[in-house]
Amino acid sequence: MRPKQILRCTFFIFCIFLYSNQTPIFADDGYDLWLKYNKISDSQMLAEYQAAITSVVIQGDSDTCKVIQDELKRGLSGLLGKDIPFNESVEKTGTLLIGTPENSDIVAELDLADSLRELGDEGFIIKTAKVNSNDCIVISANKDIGLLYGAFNLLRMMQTHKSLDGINIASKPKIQRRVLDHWDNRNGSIERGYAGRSLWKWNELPDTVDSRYTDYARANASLGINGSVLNNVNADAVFFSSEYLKKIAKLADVFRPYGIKVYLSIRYTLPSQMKTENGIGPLNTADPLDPTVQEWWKDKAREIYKYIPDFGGFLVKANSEGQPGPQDYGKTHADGANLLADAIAPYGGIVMYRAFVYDPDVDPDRAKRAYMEFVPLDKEFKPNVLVQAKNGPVDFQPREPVQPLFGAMVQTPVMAELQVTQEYLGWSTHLVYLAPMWKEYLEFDTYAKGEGSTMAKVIDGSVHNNKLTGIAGVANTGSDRNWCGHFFAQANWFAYGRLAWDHELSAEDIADDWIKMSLTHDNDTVKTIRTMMLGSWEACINYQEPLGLHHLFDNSHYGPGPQISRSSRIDWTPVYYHRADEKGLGFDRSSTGSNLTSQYFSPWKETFDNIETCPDKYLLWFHHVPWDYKMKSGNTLWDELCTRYYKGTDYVGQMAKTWQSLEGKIDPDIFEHVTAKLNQQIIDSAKWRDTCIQYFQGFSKQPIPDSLK
Ligand code: GCW
Repeated sequence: MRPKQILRCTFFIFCIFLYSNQTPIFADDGYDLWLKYNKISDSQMLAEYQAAITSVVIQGDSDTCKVIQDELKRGLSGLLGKDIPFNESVEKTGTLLIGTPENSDIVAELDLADSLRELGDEGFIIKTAKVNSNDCIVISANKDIGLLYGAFNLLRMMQTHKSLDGINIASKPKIQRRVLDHWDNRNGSIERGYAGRSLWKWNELPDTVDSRYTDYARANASLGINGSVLNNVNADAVFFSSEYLKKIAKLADVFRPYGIKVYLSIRYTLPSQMKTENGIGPLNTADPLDPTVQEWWKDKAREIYKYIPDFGGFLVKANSEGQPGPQDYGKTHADGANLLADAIAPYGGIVMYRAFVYDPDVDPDRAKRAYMEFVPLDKEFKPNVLVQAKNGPVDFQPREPVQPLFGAMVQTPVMAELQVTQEYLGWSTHLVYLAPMWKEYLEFDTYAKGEGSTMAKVIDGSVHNNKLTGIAGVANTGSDRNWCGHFFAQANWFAYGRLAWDHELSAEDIADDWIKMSLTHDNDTVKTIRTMMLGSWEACINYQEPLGLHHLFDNSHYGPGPQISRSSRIDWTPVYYHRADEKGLGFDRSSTGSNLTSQYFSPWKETFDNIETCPDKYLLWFHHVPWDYKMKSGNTLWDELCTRYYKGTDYVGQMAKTWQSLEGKIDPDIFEHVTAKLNQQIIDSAKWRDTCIQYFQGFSKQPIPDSLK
């Protein structure tokens, strides 16, 4: 080689070397969710963490402790950019010591009893302590699962660059059962699922166990989610065959170390559809008061717990949307729930009995039905039953007032069912951050026991002193590589889990954490994305169903269909809900109409009932309002309606522009992916606006205000 060639060659090799030492801007396919554990980019923070954590001591050897070790190995080596030794004893400053007083003699000596007393089975503390005169950080809890939650909390603090200096945290969940409901069918499809097929591969189980099940469990445990209902509430009987129970047991085995119990949705007529292992059935009835039916369920429960000793319990959709239920046998929902509750009580199982019932033949207002059917039964449910109600009285609309059942049942705990999957909020195509919506519900004061009886406090049991508490989220996960279809839909899974653990967290702080863990630490970019996310829900309401409008959807629940009218099932018809006519718009649910307002406690009862005091956001939910009605803004109803629709679409345009300004600051693949989604959202939101305005204009006979066009 000539010297020039040698020089060129050396330069080339040097360039490769340089390039390979850069933190590469590699493509992120979204699989790792908020658990990426990229090396801390802020050098000062990195140095602080490297000094604070120099080794790990974890003495416990349960499966959960092994999982903690794995997660910390992965997390700390990623974040700190080097391997951290795992030792048997505390030998140096900067040891991260993890243990319960039972599984670690070192922790037992620290005398943490006072701090641990109030923390229950799942809570944890993270604090500094001196061990053998070494400055350490200790994660302790009463049970191993608390240690896992503590470990994830510490990792999250590092992922979000929080200081560990003088760390002193005690945390425990406010709600006991924090569940994800999967509306997954046996054939792999997901009802209202927009992120591919089911995660559960029933044909492969129990022999082949997909590693994705572990990643699912890790993600949930990192948030504190502790239950998973594996199948659709429109339930298939097959899940209760012993063939399927063996498959389900495999999933339960994978989830167990992560503190996640499995639950199943039942079909009410199961006893008349199949035999138990002991050969009881099929029976010619599923009547809850029939002794043979009771025997059948007891035997089925025994069989289930034989395969899955810590099985969580049943979720029940009964006498709803064509599903069978106790009313088919002239019995009540309480009879129906108690049959199941008795069968699984000996094993510690619970029943989550849905209040999603409505029937056009018996009541002119679907929104009233749940309250009417369940409140009178309040005293009749067994102690291991929760009534599970959707947040609003109709059906996961972009905005509804709170379901009046919350607070009205006293003895029976009511758990909230939120929808993480965006059935009515643009599927996995629209960027809609749902935490502000959930916060609006959770912070709603029901006044059930005077001021301060928020929905959150009803759910967490503090208003009525309920012993059993729960919250459910209808999952948005699927087989898509990025789990949720839209990268930003991951934020909704994340937010649901965080709020289920602590409903006092703010939507802002949750967004902040998610952005830092998933996208960037650049302050300005974090702020820009957070602002964009926080307004996205209100924007969706505006371009779809402003001012309390609801259920204007076409049959797919994606696009607009305000004109749709059906004679067969009027309550599946947009015209039933918006009631547009020459005079005005909206459903009169005040005392002059269906009187839904009477189901609320004072002062809401009166506030909602009076058109003058009813908040704008619920106006067309509770009132039929004249087109020329003067709104609080000074606009007429018609002008305000148009203004809102345009405001919604303008926001989407603004989001798209803002996102474009972030090119180069975001992983390029995620940037492209979100750009494409936002472009579609621009098209869809304009379609919503134009379809609805044009349709309602047929009644109002008024022009779109010039200022908007
Ligand atoms: O919102 C409706 C959905 C149905 C769903 C039902 C329910 C699982 O459109 O797909 O069925 O609610 O919650 O039971």
